[in-house]
Amino acid sequence: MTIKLYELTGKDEDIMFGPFCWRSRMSVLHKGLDFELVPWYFTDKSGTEDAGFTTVPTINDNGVWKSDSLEIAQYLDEAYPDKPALINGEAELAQFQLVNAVINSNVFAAAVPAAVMQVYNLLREECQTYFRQTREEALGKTLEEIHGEPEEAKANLAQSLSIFDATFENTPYLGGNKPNYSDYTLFGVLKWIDIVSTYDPISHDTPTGQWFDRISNLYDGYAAKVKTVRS
Ligand SMILES: N[C@@H](CCC(=O)N[C@@H](CS)C(=O)NCC(=O)O)C(=O)O
Repeated sequence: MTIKLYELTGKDEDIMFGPFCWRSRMSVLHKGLDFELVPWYFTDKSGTEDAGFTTVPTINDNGVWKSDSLEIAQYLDEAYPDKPALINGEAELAQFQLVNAVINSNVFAAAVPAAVMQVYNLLREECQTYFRQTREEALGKTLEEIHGEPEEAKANLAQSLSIFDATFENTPYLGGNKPNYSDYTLFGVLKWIDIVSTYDPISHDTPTGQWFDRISNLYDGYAAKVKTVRS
């Protein structure tokens, strides 16, 4: 009864780092369900493509296939209603939409310069070619032009999180006293950069940095224990 979770990886299969995949990984942990990570590559999507899916996260829950991180969270809530809810009702879904919009407009914009070359360096050669071509086409710049130097990239990332700093001064989690899907949505982006960075990109002395550490230590410290390029 193990859920298969397809996860983006590179040359080292122990380093799995998709920002959206982390949303789903934390979702499955939140639900307390057994899962197995299946390595997935930009240029070898055979594991999911046969089921009609070309992006990750994708899950196979004993024959039920779901793709897209939000759809996966909603499926898990529907399929496992006796386990803790990820998105508890319409108000939490609306809250998620706001958090996701802030992340898309602020945090990703700051995270991409920090992560782009680091992700590229982790990928297998054929995936590097694909990644360069698709990302340069999408962003209209070369990877080298997008790349931000560590000190500046870290400061910009911290700056992009100021709205969350103000929030975490008043609440331990976006879900209140316990995390919900909005927490995992933000966490996914930050864990992605944390895994791929040759330097520690998180400012741990800020309220958001402290929240990051709180989430990392949940579920027996699952996220804190995974392999990063620095470990
Ligand atoms: N909206 C999707 C986005 C998923 C997504 O873009 N995943 C990336 C990896 S982080 C992907 O699979 N890209 C495939 C490609 O670029 O070919 C979600 O939330 O799951």
